[in-house]
Amino acid sequence: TPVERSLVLVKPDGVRRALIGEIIRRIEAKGIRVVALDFRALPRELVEEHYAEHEGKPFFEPLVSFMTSGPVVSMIIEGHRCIEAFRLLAGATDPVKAAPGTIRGDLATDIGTTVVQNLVHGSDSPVSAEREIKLFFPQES
Ligand code: DAT
Ligand code: MG
Repeated sequence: TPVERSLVLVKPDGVRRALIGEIIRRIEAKGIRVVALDFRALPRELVEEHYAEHEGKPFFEPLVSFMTSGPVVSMIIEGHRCIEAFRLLAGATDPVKAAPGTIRGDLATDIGTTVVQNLVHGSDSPVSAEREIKLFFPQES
């Protein structure tokens, strides 16, 4: 099976709630490697580009303001089928529907905001992973 790379973000809610270590622990415990890591506030233009597929949706503006509300941890992870593996570790987008045992299912909940604050991002396909890694880590691609 192919060794893949994926882009993972610990979103501002995860940083604010001091869950960086817990989230990385779950990734490493699964046997997935972290091969690049960065901690910074993201420029608005980068977030808009990253989430371009959601432009025009009602949650787009709240999503961009949430993602620029504080620093984010960006990582490249690497492993066999790690794109799908991380999506399963993360759980469903809606933290109420995310299964217990997942990052979102165990650690996130609906807090009544217009945007879902669900702690993490993970690329959803090899094409997305390549695009997102280029955006966040231009020196790595
Ligand atoms: P995912 O992060 O699981 O890949 P996505 O790409 O569909 O989900 O959406 C990106 C983010 O936008 C998601 O993590 C939270 C927010 N979001 C998605 N759908 C939403 C909705 N219907 N209402 C509010 N926020 C939403
Ligand atoms: Mg997505």
